[in-house]
Amino acid sequence: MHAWPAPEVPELPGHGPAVRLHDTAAQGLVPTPAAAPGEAARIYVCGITPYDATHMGHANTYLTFDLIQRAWLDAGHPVSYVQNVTDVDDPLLERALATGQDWVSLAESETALFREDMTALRILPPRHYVGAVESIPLVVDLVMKLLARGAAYDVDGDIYFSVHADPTFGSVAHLDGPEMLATFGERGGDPGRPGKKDPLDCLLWQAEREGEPSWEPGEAARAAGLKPGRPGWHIECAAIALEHLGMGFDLQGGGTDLAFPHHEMGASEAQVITGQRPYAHSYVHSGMVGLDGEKMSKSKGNLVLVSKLRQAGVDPMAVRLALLAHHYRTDWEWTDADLDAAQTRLARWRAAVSRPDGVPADDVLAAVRERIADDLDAPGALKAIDAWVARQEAADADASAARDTAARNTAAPGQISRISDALLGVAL
Ligand code: 5CA
Ligand code: ZN
Repeated sequence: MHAWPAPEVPELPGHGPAVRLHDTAAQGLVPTPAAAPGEAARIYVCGITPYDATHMGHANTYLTFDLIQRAWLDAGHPVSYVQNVTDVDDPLLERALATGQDWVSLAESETALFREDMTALRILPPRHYVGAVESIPLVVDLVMKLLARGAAYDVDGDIYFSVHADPTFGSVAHLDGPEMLATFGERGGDPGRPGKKDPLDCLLWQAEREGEPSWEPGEAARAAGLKPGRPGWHIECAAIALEHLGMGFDLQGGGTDLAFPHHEMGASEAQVITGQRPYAHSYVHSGMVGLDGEKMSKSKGNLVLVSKLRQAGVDPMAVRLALLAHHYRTDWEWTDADLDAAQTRLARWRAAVSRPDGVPADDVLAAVRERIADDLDAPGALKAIDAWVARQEAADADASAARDTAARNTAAPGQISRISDALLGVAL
């Protein structure tokens, strides 16, 4: 499917440093990308399940990976970016059933709204934006490979992945046994289903259920034991990542709620299929945004929607600044005060860069680059620009300094605008 239009990313002088990020699998900071200088960096970010509109949690997660790509581009890496759309899955079908909508048109309309929100927020689009439905032949192929390797089996017509087939299973999220079981049950898994070899084994292919969509897997797959049905969740992302990026890509991204089981299972499935590892060189997870003490989620309905704020006339650059004020790894709660503070900051920045000249800005680029390269310290990067804005305001307020043209620099406002745009995605 098509993605959304790419915003311009201004070129900055020189290159930024290598970016260090917290890798969930390594349990510490690692240099990224693994690709050599000048080579393309390959990134897969899990996309939405399109049954409701983009909320601040989604926006925050996609912004995290947008910042990483901006930093990689600045460090001299072209970026190959893939994102999926889970356009068939339980929550989508359940919502369509509950509201009496057609599931295909629900997915299409929510994906269209997501594209609009991403465009407004100036999030870099993926090069390949790929739906689960259009990837069904890829999934069928992988399920057959797992069956052929003895790493998959049938439970009453459904096909499961055997987690024991990957000796390194567990090395992405590092949960202990009881944590894995509890988390698997909470996040779409079925640990209690009778007939499974291990409670953690996950669904690869679900045979047709009454009233639900299903796809014919083809003759060879039929012979291998697949009935008409639909893909399981984890294999969807593994299939799309392997097709468009291949093994050993640089970064698998998503919110912390995807580390287990989703990224753990996807990595194990791909590693068993290819006999290679790693699936991804790093696994980076963005914290959860909440509202009123709970994780913001479509299923709970406690949502602050990007599209609602846009309709109310809120500048998307203020939304972006509100999100950037929190470090990507923290869990935090959205409040109206976040937006108020961001609107004030945006107004001050815009006023400061709208002057014909400004106080020198030569140190700001290095400061912003250094903060971003240090595990994406966006709040620190904002402070580096704030400091220039404060100097500019002080100089403007001081009549003698304002007359001191030697201390003024006609390039400075433009420099700050380009830094803000290229590295933070905030167009002033
Ligand atoms: N389609 C799957 C991934 S393959 C999925 O998780 N879809 S989603 O629509 O539920 O979430 C899309 C992305 O937003 C995921 O990376 C998820 O971790 C992130 N996300 C969801 N809720 C929040 C939240 N409250 N705060 C931060 N990120 C969130
Ligand atoms: Zn995914």
